[in-house]
Amino acid sequence: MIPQFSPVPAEPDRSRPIAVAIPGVRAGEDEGGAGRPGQGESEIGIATKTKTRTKKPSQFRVLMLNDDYTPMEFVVVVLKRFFHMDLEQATRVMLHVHQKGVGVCGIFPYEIAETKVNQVMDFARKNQHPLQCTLEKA
Ligand code: TYC
Repeated sequence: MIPQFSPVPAEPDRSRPIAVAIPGVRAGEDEGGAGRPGQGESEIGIATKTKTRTKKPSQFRVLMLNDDYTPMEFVVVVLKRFFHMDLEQATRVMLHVHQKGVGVCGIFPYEIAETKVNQVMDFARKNQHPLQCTLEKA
């Protein structure tokens, strides 16, 4: 059996703000003075500064696998239809897969890559071809 999806390694979540103690910075100082103690109020507290980190969407390769039964013409149709290749490009990729066993159809953010894999697999199944497509982290 050929696995349909490669396991995706877990990544640390960098999308949430984190609070860190900054030596020499009093609590609230980075927020334009809001929270600064008034006369007679204590300055004791945990100094924090909010850092927002954005996470780059990770990219995934969509791979096409060779088999002995799917017609070459069908693979070319798939590459044109789902990966917007012209006839020359699609023929080159199909022959590469035929000769080497595996080839890259494109590199996309996870959700798009997953959708492409599902579209190819559905289309192949409906046409009764054993063509296999999978994804891996780029
Ligand atoms: N090996 C197939 C044949 O000889 C052609 C083929 C090419 C199949 C690429 C799958 O991903 C593939 N008919």
